Amino acid sequence: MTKKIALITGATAGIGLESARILATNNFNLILTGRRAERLETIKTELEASGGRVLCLNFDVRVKSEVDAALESIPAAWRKIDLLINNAGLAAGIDPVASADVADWEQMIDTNVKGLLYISQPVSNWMIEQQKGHIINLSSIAGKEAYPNGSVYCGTKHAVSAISKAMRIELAPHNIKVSTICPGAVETEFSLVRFKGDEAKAAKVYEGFDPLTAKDIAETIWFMASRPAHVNIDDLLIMPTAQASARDFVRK
Ligand code: NDP
Ligand code: 8X3
Repeated sequence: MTKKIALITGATAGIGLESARILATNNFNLILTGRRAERLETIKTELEASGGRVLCLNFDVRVKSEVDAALESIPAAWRKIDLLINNAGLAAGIDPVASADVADWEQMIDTNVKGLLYISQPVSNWMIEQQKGHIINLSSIAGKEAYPNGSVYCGTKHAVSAISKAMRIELAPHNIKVSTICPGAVETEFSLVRFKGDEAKAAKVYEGFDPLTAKDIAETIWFMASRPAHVNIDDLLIMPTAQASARDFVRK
């Protein structure tokens, strides 16, 4: 059977990595991206053992010249992308607007919003040429609700949801699906990154309840990606059973 091709941004950890694992066992060749080149190479070795091929692209999604150079380096045969998972993203800090670090705002906006757009433009053009494809964007419960001290992270995820809605309308005439998945708390490196490497603070976020796992989200992404051609899941909100709103647990 001919293999499909998926491009996953932010595949060095968490949801992106687990999504790569599931797709590798479901007949996909994979283009995996991230800044940590060594991790990408280790993951390539792991995943190629299940029979598919992996192309690693090492770049920072915030830097348009790096994104463009990386995408231009993709050989023609690999540009027939069936599935794009715009996953690379982060929260930086947990502070009120009045005192937050402007550099944190810039990192979140540049990664979660501008980076997603830099990738989506060339890949959606390749999909338009093929008149088929599926783009799954990682939004969040933070793209549906806002919580105190998370204004800019929530703003970026609201932007991901809005951009996705518009893209869905733009791309439907080209037989291209656009979906968002909006998870609640998933225990990955997310909180470690948000708290800038403070392991104790990161662990505290998930104390006292069972958060989602990256595998839970990857399985759901695979469900979305494996629907028949005439079915699109526009938007999917997935929460830990113990978390009924964005404000249900404490991030500090
Ligand atoms: P992780 O921190 O575990 O993984 C984040 C991934 O994004 C890494 O592979 C990282 O790769 C990549 N990344 C971050 N910044 C950049 C950058 N500037 N350039 C390239 N790649 C980058 O987090 P998650 O797996 O939890 O997060 C994945 C997505 O899911 C994010 O968009 C996040 O907002 C969203 N999400 C997460 C939730 C959670 O509770 N964990 C809930 C809802 C949504 P590298 O560092 O190697 O560049
Ligand atoms: C990540 C989940 O609620 O901590 O998007 O912002 S949350």
